[in-house]
Amino acid sequence: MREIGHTDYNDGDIQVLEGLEAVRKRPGMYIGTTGEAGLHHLVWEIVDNSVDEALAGYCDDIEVVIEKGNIITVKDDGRGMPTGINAKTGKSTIETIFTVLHAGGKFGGGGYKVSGGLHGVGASVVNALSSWLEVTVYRDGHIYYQKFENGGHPTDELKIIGDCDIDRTGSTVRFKPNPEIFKETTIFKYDILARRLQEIAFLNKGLRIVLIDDREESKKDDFLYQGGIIEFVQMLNQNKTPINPDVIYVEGREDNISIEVALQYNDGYNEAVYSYTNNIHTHEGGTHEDGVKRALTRIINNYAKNNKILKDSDDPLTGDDVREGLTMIISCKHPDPQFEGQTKTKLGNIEVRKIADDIFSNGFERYLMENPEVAKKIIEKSLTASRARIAAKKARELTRRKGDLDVTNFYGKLSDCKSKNPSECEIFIVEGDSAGGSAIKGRNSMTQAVLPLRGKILNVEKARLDRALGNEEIRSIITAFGTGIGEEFDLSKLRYDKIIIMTDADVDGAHIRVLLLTLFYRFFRPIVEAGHVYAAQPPLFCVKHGQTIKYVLDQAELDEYLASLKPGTKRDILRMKGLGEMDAEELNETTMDIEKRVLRRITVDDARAADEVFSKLMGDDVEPRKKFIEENATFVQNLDA
Ligand code: 28F
Repeated sequence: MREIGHTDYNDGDIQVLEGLEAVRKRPGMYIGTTGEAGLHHLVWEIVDNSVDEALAGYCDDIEVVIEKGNIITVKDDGRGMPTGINAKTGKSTIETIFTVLHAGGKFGGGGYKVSGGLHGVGASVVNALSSWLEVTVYRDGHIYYQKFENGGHPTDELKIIGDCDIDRTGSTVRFKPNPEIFKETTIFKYDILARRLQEIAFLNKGLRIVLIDDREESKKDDFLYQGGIIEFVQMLNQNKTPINPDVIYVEGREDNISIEVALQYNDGYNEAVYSYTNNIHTHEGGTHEDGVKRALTRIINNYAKNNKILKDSDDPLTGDDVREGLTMIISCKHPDPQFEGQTKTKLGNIEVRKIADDIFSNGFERYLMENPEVAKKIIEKSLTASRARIAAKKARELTRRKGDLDVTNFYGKLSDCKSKNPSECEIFIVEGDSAGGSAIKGRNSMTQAVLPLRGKILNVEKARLDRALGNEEIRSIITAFGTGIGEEFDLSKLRYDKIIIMTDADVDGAHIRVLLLTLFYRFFRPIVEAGHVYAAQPPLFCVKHGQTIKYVLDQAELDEYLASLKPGTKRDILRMKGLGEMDAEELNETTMDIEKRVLRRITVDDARAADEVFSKLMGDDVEPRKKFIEENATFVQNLDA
């Protein structure tokens, strides 16, 4: 029996300790951040190992419990981690899985495989970043147990602590994230866990994943989808009007690589294509997505020509035309995926492009032949999209000829800045003439442009580009940006480094902000993804005491400021309602001056989530909007604020 915390370190022990120490020193290298996303990443590491056991065909049920104190338990009914002892190191396999860092790589440089495809590779990172972690394995009629403390040190060897049915097998991992490392928060968000666990269940048909919250108000979800990604597409289209009743499903395997595609068109204009590799959302796309998209465009053009729907003299249908209103999930399972791109979420394996193209084109072509009425509807929709695109092109050319889209002919709308160096310039899109006037007066005219919006801009969530181009305000925005729009969009032509939405701090202001964000997200997404879009934060309160006038951003800052005043200082506190209440100097002082202002950067780190928000908030269907606002009341309050 070795005393706890043995002293005889051999070189294997040293390597183990150095490995886990490295993780504790630079957690960001292994889990991205130590903020909320990094905290939840610990759960994904453990869950991925259970999902790998399901991918291997041995696990049907996974249970995730958030216990009081934000302790996580993950259980699976797989084979149970091996309980052998490694002859060389004298350590149990389990101790090795939870204390030795494994090669691979997702976040940042160097070697660390984060997810999917390899058993147990993320477990040691979770152990290193936990105050304690315990493993229980059911296997061979025994219950095995080992506990680790203070970032991964075993408190004892693996021990048999009881017996169980001979046919009961599985692994359970229970851990408490270390608050010394997760200083920002150690509170798990039910919705973050639920969204991702549901996504994993969609991507692995027949795998049941249960999420239980045992903290204050207990909650539970039970995700099981025999239809897999077919049900994923049905869920994504649930508040839309499909134009083909059934989800089209194609699957195939080649060289140990599996490709699954599910698609359904709706009567909207937005494209919602999400691709995955080994359950990882490949936000940046890759060869699987390229192959399927290339096949979709080719098959639809061929079918349209062969059935005389598209005359040879017609322009061929573009990728954008055939993907208008398309909801599609692409899931690739690959034994050795190469992830590339800015955030390592782009599949790079070149052999997959042709495999995905072959598998999808065969299946989709066959579907169109067997379902001519669906084929007709899909092609008609693509044709309409193509005609609208061509009309938009003409509208653009027409307005350009009339000089509408040309900046130099701009009077009374855009007050441009003097500098022509985009990297130092910024444009304030301001609601209303009075605020616009103050902004123009208060700005730094060298680097700050102002575009006052006269009216409410069109809600483009349900509009094609040709209709958006018909809106005066939208045309002035397109011109001011300089990037063009649609197929001629060119991010390198953006005339400003920062696009700052400056609206009142009330619900009307919030509505205009969300209309602008819908326009940017739907028609200028690369600008949003590149992080050029910001929301100005005009002060919510004004505190007057004596001769002092102090503007404060929000409730928190107000409380802090009031606490700093001498007790008994006489002051009424004003709740600011509109930008128009401030004169040019105040507006500049509080909201525009680079040295003093606070901006909120608008980013899209999850396109699927953003699509959901815009479609629920801005789509036609009122019901989901009401439900969404009720469910996200806090969000709405912030919106109101
Ligand atoms: C709650 C978290 O981690 N489940 C796991 C298994 C099963 C096997 C395994 C895991 C060392 C490196 C091979 C069992 N029998 N749930 C989990 N279930 N790891 S992690 O093997 C890890 C070995 O790779 C397993 C036969 N083969 C594999």
